Amino acid sequence: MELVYKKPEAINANPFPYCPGCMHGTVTKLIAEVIDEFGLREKTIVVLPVGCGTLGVLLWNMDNICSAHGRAPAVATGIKRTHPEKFVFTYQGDGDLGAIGFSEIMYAANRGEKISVIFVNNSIYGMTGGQMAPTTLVGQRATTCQDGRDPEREGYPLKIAELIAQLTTPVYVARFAVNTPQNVRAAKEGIKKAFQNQMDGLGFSLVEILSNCPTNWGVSPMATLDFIKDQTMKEFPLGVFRDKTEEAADEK
Ligand SMILES: Cc1ncc(C[n+]2csc(CCOP(=O)(O)OP(=O)(O)O)c2C)c(N)n1
Ligand code: SF4
Repeated sequence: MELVYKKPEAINANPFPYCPGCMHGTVTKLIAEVIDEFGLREKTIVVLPVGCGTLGVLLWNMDNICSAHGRAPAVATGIKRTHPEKFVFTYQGDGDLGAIGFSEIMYAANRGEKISVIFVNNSIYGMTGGQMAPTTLVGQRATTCQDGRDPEREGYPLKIAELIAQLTTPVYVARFAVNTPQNVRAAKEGIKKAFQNQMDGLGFSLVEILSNCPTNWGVSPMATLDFIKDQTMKEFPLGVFRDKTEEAADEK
């Protein structure tokens, strides 16, 4: 029988450890496909966060290391600087990257570390049971803001991609979503672009991907698709906020 589909080699045969319908699975598979297509598996080190992304330790069929909460950019910095021949990327949630690790990501981006960052923004703390994240939407409920985020009390959601794109150094900063097949294809192109930049020896790239958490949002996986379209994408518009390779091409 002709084999028309198989798991990428970059992930192993374990069942996906994420909740049913969780887009961590989609993002993990997209990254794995890109690693396979670029032939990077043998030279890749993935730096895992604390959060549901940590569960990737059960999946990644490549060298990996779990960092302390929020510290993935610092760990990746150390690895890439001491092993510049390796391909190094971090995989981080919005609590990990946008709260406890906010300073780490800003300084790694500002230094122009030659790493790739995949930032999975599901607007909540998934692993710990649904607390408010820096990216929780205004009015969105979480266990620590049960009547919804109130900007008077908690401020507005942090737009991480836009903040990082303000810095001088980053090479590529973009935001995608994985709620439709079309958006999934676009997100894969964004991951490819970020990874290509590192392969070309260029500096820091960050790809933010709007994701879901059906378990802690308390809705069905199907309902999260519309939530992302109707709510999340209004607060966090998709787009490329910085692409120095395009700017360089335009100048020629
Ligand atoms: C130093 C430290 N503080 C707090 C925690 C508890 N903690 C574990 S995961 C997490 C947040 C995870 O949320 P996010 O990064 O958005 O990832 P998700 O699980 O939603 O993918 C927190 C606060 C911890 N493990 N270590
Ligand atoms: S808790 Fe949320 S983010 Fe974590 S695996 Fe389950 S659905 Fe995904």
